[in-house]
Amino acid sequence: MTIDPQIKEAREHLIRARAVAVLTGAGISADSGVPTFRGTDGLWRNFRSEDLATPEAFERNPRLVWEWYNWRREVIAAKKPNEAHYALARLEAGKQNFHLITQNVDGLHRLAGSKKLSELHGDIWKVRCTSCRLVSDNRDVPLSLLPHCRTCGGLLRPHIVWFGEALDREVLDASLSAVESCDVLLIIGTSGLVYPAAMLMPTAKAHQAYVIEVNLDPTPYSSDVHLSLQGRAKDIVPLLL
Ligand code: BV8
Ligand code: ZN
Repeated sequence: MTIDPQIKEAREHLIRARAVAVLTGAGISADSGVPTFRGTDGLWRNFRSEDLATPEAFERNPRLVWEWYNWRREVIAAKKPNEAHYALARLEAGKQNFHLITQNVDGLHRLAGSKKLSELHGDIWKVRCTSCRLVSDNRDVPLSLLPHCRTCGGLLRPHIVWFGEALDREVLDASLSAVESCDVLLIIGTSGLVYPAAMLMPTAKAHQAYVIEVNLDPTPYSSDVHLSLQGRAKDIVPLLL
């Protein structure tokens, strides 16, 4: 099978790279059947994620927000990592200096064996008490609604960063230092619309990293990256590594 010259170019940069950073978005999990945020399949009862993934929505109607997350947990619980997730876990094993930054909350990178991983927007399989702030694992599918803290009885919320909420400082700092020191930044399956995650690409470029994008469609990044590979993550990513 002829290896597309772009893919050959990307492979050469990745092989030569001493330090590699990867940024993923919902597109890498789309190949596992997880609905993306902004694709048509991402809607639920005609709500947009921006309407439900906010502290105000949870304040106003915690049951509705928990019903949405229950639906997503049910969908995700049945999904498996795909060849793109596994290829990244292999790349991590093969590189001295590697860091995977994901905007996804589905836990599929961890399931595929990725260890050097920053989950910018939290983890759908963790809950946090709104009173005592205790964070715990919770894999109940479905979750009994409304869930309360076993320690203090407070209302539990998803341990996820909502719109208008600050990202965890340490997670963001680790991600920034990874893109500031990498030789190659590989961006897979993100529309590049959500901040501050969207700042990671320009930051990498400002630090002379070689930036490669893998996406089904053109994105706001496409004209700024060094190499934009158009296609499905599960088909392209394994060819790069
Ligand atoms: C903050 C958790 C401040 C929820 C998420 C105006 C301008 C700039 C910024 C803002 C603004 N107005 C508001 C903001 C800030 C806001 C923001 O960026 N809004 C956007 C919508 C404009 N950001 C925030 O609020 C952040 N916080 O700024 O706080 C602050 C500071 C200090 C103190 C207090 C407050 C918090 C952002 C985090 C929000 N939470 N997720 C949940 O998951 O339930 S973000 C949500 O979007 C998901 O995490 C998702 O991962 C993320 C990004 O989406 P993508 O991953 O890119 O997915 P998407 O569907 O968009 O695209 C999929 C892509 O894959 C597409 O390109 C598609 O072509 C491609 N694709 C599809 N299939 C495939 C594929 N590619 C390859 N192969 C395939 N098979
Ligand atoms: Zn509590």
